[in-house]
Amino acid sequence: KDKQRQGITIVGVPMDLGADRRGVDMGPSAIRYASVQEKLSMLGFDVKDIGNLQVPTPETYDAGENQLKYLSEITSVSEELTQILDDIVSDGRFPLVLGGDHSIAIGTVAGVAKRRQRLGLIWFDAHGDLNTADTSPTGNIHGMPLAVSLGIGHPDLVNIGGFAPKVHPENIVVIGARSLDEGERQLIRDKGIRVFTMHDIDRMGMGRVIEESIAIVTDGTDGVHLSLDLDGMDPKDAPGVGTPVPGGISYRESHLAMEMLSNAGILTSAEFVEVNPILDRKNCTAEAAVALIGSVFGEKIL
Ligand code: 4U7
Ligand code: MN
Ligand code: MN
Ligand code: MN
Repeated sequence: KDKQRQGITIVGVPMDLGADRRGVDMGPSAIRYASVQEKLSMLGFDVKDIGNLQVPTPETYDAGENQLKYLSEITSVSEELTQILDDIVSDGRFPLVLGGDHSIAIGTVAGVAKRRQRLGLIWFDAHGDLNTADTSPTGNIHGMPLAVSLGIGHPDLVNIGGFAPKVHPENIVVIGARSLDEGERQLIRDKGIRVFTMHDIDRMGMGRVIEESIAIVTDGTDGVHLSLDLDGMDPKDAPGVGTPVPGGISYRESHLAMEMLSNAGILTSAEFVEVNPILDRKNCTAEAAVALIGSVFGEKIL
């Protein structure tokens, strides 16, 4: 198909304000070092890398309010990212965002939702990222972006891009969850969000999980965003993440998921976040990210 001629625009967001452990700001470099651009060019795409957004360094700023650390800095980066993503979408290109901690999803989702009637959202993660200032055990904003996208949280974050909410609970799936806080469980129940936990993946198999996920995120939507936190994978295969949780999605299961999404041809944007090179082994987590990106864009075994 003419998917082969589609344009992909890569943007890096070296954000390290939303999490507690330093180093995730080097994620975009590590993923580039693992040859993401070469991979996509080889697959036949017209790839443009527009570089990194400028993000303040934690050491230079006061974290501010304990329950929403670096709120004002994260808010301004998110506004800027929203604008950039909106421009990429308007150009008819596929945005591929490289993180950075997961707080960047606030801006990514805002940007890709802006011109859509209804966005489907796949949240691949060990965590729910459904905390608010009231429920967060840490005050780290990378634990809040899914709640924010649903319109729940601090108004500065919720209203980024000048509209809210960005997504509706019935068009969201969370895949790989195995570490949820009590407030997050409550929100999942209240909103009826479909969460495929590791228990569900074990029982159903990843194949069925993705079939059901596709049905949910395409029902009445005009675009689907993939937000992939590398900590969704098992730490044995992806050790370079700030908040590893044992018992995760295997290397092959994660690839099967990407291959099925690629075959379905439903994705309109994607982001790969939380790669922390300081905690990694020989860049293998960034390499896993690039392998997953390859599968998302149609790389086949045979
Ligand atoms: B990530 C946590 F308490 N839930 O809110 C929190 F366990 O983007 C972790 O998924 C959040 O990596 C992890 O701080 C955020 C914690
Ligand atoms: Mn996570
Ligand atoms: Mn996350
Ligand atoms: Mn994390």
